[in-house]
Amino acid sequence: MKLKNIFTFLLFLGLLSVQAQNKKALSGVEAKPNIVVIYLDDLGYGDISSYGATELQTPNIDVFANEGVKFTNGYATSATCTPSRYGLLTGVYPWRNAKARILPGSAPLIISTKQETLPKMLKRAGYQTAIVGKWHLGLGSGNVNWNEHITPGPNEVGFDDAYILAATQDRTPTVYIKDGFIDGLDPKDPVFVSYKKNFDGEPTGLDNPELTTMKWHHGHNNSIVNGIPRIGYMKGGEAAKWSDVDMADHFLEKAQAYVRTHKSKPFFLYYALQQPHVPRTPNPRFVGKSKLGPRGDVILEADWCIGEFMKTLKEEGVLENTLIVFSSDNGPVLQDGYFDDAIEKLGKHAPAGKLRGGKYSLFDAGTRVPFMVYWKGTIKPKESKALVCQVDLLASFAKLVNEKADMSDSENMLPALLGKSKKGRENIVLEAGGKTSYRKGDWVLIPPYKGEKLSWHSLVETGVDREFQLYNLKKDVGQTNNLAPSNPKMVKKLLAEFEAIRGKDYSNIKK
Ligand code: NG6
Ligand code: CA
Repeated sequence: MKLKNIFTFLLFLGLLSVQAQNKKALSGVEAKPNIVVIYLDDLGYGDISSYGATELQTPNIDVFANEGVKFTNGYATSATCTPSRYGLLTGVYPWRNAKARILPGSAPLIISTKQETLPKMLKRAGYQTAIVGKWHLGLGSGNVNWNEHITPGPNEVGFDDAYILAATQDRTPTVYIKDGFIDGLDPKDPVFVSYKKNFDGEPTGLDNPELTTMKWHHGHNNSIVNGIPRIGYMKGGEAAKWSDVDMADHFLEKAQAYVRTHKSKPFFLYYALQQPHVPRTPNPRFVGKSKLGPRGDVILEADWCIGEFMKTLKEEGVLENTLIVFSSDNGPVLQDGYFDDAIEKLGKHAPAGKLRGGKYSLFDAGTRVPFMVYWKGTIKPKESKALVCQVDLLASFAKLVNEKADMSDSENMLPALLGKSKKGRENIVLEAGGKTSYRKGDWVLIPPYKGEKLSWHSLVETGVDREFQLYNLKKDVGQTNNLAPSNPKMVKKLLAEFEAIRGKDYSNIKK
């Protein structure tokens, strides 16, 4: 045989074995495809064209929905970031951990290093594991020295490789951290971070508006980096500071490089993009592309990044052996701290689709998010109504790779995720700002709470009310018709179930 023929033959054998592996997965036998979780920040149920957006076209993300399993009842565990990421990675409902609330950039790690995690489980199954992108689960164990090894962090809870931003794009420290060390740090220019007070002589958004190129609306008036005032103070680390407009390209390159260098053995990559969270800083290539202002532009930028990432999987010959989950950590928000035209240029775009509420909300748009599972050549395109939650990835992937997992709230949804079954979870307890609600089948029960009905800063309906709220999502997806007064029997039934999971001490209304 000529060399070329031998090569073709080997390639053919390779393809056969990939297909055999994938068939195994579908027949319920262990398979070890690469697993990639692509996770956006604050992307709403209606923000992509395959979920109904008409004013934005997201062709690369749409591939997952149109050629994979598109879930219409897919949920994050929480309406904000830290708790949702906690649920995704640990398989535990975030309301079980009082520390799982939006964290400052200086917060200690909230996942115990002894706790089960998705990457730990996959490591035991022989996977290489990595995170690229937003972390926001805390670092260190209090009083971090940012100029030394920052630990514990992602490496100590299951990730072999970690290239992260510590908290959010709007919080200090505005540097990348690679396996516990600030990337590009000049030791002669150490980094100091505080969430209590400013460092002497450092400008702030509050005192030096003339130095800002993006204007703060609420919060976000501490240290200024790249003209953008942030939450939290920071000093030093000039050479290590990230460039906001290049962040998407930077994370993309890291994710692509990871695939190229780890493709010969199964890998798990958690690719956590920063868009469309504030500050929305599209690269100049995307400025004005959407006509919806920076929020739309960064969604198009994220879509492009995902397309490029998919090209890499293909070029490296691993596309058909890679299972991809796409989702978002919480629902959409327009005004989240900066004047950036998100409201002014919204036009007809509906970031939450037909759902009510948004980020921070107990209403459905807080937690119901785009949720797709794509596995080229193995999963058949399908729209699924099955109730699935990000907390289920731990148990489902444990089943896929035939590994035991220590799980509490995570349920094995593998048949639903692969489009083999219509059956989802029976119920979910969802969280927003520490308050919880209960979904069972098509019913949603929101118990009474004290608090604002409309968040003062972002003008999102929080879903909080002093009365019981009961909605039937099948008949009333927009949650406009509160059936609690007319159906006290259902309220009682659901409340009893909810309290059995959640405990009786959930409400902040003293009886
Ligand atoms: C809030 C910030 C908001 C955003 C959010 C975290 C204020 C007033 N608002 O506290 O701008 O940073 O935290 O978003 O500071 S999340 O998606 O990471 O949960
Ligand atoms: Ca978020």
